[in-house]
Amino acid sequence: MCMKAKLEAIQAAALEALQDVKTADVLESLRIEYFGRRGKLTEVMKGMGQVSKEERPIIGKLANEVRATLTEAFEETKNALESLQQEQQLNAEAVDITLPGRKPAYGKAHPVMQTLERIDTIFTQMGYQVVTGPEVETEHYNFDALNTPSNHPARDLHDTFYLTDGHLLRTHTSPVQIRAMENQKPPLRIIVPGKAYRVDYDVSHTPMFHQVEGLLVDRHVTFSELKGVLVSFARQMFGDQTQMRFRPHFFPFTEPSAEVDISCTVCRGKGCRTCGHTGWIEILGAGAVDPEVFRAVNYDPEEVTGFAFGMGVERIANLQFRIPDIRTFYENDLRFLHQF
Ligand code: 2NL
Repeated sequence: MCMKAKLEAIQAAALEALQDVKTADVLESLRIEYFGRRGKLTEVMKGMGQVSKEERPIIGKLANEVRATLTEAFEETKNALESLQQEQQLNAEAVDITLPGRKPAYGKAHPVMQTLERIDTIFTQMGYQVVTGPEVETEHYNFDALNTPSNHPARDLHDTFYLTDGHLLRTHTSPVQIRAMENQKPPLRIIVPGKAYRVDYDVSHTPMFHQVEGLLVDRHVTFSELKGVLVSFARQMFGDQTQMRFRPHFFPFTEPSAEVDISCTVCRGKGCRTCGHTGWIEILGAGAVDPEVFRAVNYDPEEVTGFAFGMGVERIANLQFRIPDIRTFYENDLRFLHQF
């Protein structure tokens, strides 16, 4: 075959082969097939020496044209492949903006905290100041100043978590009220929410629990004001129809003292399983502040009187949410916690 025919055949074959190229790999092997060191076009160029002097300029020109045409055709195919690939990638990565969004996982207050915040709100609206204090206490603030004798069972190793150097985990939030009385002159009207600790673990007790205690000190404060405040609290917390009863009791820090029940929130007093068929549920303890407590903080019991009360927040949350086992509050199972 003459040189001219060879060049034309190479060009035609290369252009046809380029039509079917679908990938960069195939394009590259085709490029080597024609432009490589032993490529078809390269071999023809090497044979240029054999062409006669007269024909050389014509064949040389043709060869250059073929090379330019094929170079351009390869370049075009390469560009086409690249934009095709880019388009495919964009399609694959396309975002369907009509799909519904993913809901973020909202957190919310723990049920015990929800109850505690409600209790706080009811008392703040009655003019009480919220006060907090340390969870690690001394025997003085946790027991002595609260008129709790050194042989009292609450001081037992079995009931109190003792730390080193005469420190302990407070067994109630009362020591914060002692500190408040030391720092402030009467009149005083405070509530103290917070964690307390006792060695105890069953369906109705966890070693860490929450308390809200209240304390009011002024001239001429009587037990009837205590009753008024607690009835108002109970009706806001459990409903207008709530009845309340006071049973005589004993606490070292109040005299007289009472345990306070409300009419059962489930059966409204008729008697059911929740109230043990009594119609009543105990929700707090209360009393008139013992003069010994006032003496411990240098308040004059001849001048001021006061009342105090304390309640377990888990117990109230229990009634609010009807949970059979309060330990579930502290197992951190989100399936449980998200229900409230
Ligand atoms: C209960 C009973 C009570 C108090 C707490 C108190 C504090 C001071 C002085 C006098 Cl500084 N009293 N606190 C009084 C009566 C009862 O708690 O059953 N809590 C869960």
